[in-house]
Amino acid sequence: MAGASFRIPTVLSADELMDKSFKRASKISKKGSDALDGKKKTALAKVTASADIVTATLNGYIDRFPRMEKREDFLPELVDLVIGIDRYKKALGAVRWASSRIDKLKNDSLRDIRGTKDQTRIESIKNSFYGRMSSHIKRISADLLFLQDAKNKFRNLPAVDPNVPTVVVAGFPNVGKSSLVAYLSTATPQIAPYPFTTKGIIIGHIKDDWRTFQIIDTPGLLDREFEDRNDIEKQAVLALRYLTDVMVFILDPSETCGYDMVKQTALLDAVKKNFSGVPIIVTESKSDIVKRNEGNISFSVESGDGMDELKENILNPVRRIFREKAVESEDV
Ligand SMILES: Nc1nc2c(ncn2[C@@H]2O[C@H](COP(=O)(O)OP(=O)(O)OP(=O)(O)O)[C@@H](O)[C@H]2O)c(=O)[nH]1
Ligand SMILES: [Mg+2]
Repeated sequence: MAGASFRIPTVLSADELMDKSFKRASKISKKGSDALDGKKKTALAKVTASADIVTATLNGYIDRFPRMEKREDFLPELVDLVIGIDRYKKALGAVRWASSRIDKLKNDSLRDIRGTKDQTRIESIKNSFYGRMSSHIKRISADLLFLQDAKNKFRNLPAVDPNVPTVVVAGFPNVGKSSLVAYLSTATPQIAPYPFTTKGIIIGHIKDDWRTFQIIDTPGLLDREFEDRNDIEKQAVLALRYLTDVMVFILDPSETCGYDMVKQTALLDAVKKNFSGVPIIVTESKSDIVKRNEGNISFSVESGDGMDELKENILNPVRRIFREKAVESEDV
């Protein structure tokens, strides 16, 4: 599956960019009314072509890489985590700087070439243009490498739509998260990459009249104690917080998942703390095996028990959030 649907071109290295430019320029030869005129026209055309190919390439990167501001939101948090927004903005700034310097250098060189009648001087202006353009490009060499790497990382960001109301499912391994997502989803859920979990996240779609909502299972992310995580994993979890409109937390009172209720309740408390402000629907799975009466919604994907009630309880807050989002976007 495609990443977060950014269409970014391959980024050339400094050497590749210079090769491309010089190769283009070396093919150019112009005829003139005499030797001097021919030399001048050729030099003007070479400088123009080699500068233009570089600035067009660099400007293409500036246009096609997504604008990214530091914000407490899902995608910026992830981009910051995976790519580093400050470094990213610095790289794009450096590319923009080089492009404008090269454009100015081109215009200065063209003016100087036009203004001389000395054939060796034409040659030396052209050569010094090449030298200075090369050094501008070399100076952003690390930025170009960084952007090429960023391009690959962008491709591996999960293809979830942050504008669609999103239900996130949490709970220990084996409590029945995937079974629930599959049960509620309109088609087979898709697996999308997510930073720092090798398993990826599982995205299902719930159809509700004419609207579609996302339901996401996050293996390896919300199924462990937060204390056990390193900082980067914590940030990956917190990025999810911005995506989560409603959370379904699954307890498995049958304990066939392998975790007792004490452990499961402790994880629920930790999730509540880390997802404060997010409505959390606490549910109990596998009611065909064990059904308690603790005030949580019990359900079983096996027997179908409680499924309608659960679905209503998920859809109600999601519909409300959808209406709020719709109102927000009309305001803009
Ligand atoms: N009896 C019964 N078993 C269930 C029910 N729901 C899930 N299971 C079983 O519980 C096991 C785990 O289900 P999954 O849906 O894979 O659980 P999970 O939470 O996604 O597990 P991880 O992906 O490992 O985190 C499977 O063997 C399911 O068949 C249920 O309602 N009743
Ligand atoms: Mg699963």
